[in-house]
Amino acid sequence: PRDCQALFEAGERQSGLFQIQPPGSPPFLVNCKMTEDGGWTVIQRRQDGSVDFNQSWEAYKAGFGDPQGEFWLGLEKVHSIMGDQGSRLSIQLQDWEGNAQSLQFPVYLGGEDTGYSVQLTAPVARILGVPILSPGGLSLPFSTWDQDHDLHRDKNCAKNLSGGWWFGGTCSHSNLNGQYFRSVPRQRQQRKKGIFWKTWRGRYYPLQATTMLIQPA
Ligand code: MYR
Repeated sequence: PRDCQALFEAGERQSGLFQIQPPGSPPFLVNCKMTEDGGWTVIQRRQDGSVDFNQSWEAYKAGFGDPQGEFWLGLEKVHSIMGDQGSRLSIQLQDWEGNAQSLQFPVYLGGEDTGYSVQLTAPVARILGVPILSPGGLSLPFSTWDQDHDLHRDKNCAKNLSGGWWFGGTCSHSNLNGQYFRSVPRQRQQRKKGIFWKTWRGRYYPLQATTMLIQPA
């Protein structure tokens, strides 16, 4: 099967670890979440701070962490699953008071030659509260501390914050790969490094849990 949706279509209804093989890629294991609307491939999970997400470009490319716990599947694998057709991305966020928020929108992810740029259409960018500069939408490469592709000339968002992410011109929209905090750090420099989604709980609210999942569009 090329992804979790293909497993779902073949009759699989149980969530768990499965081996998949997207076209042109070697086989690898993924977490599938089977739901009423099909099979989703889990590409990121945070829940307890047990894994260090402040990793290099190579690590974000290849993936890291514990498939049973916190992990990052890896940009190359995500790119091979998405192919050129694009995907639906689902982002699930939880705070420390039992509230959850779920976002779903279409995305395209370029290959390493584009710095694994994520492409958002203008309407999607508007919904996400991303300041867009062109009516054609937004193309934003991935950044890590050792490969700075953010739109800041003289700043390195990944280094000033923590972890790898699609940082734009502000470093302040979101970062689901930030440092895991159980409460708001007192120090400003530390506070910036947390896991956040500004338009939900704000810039300095450290989220309790996050999951990112993809499904063919
Ligand atoms: C800014 O800081 O100026 C804007 C940043 C926009 C970030 C949008 C993040 C979307 C993340 C989803 C990408 C997932 C692709 C698999």
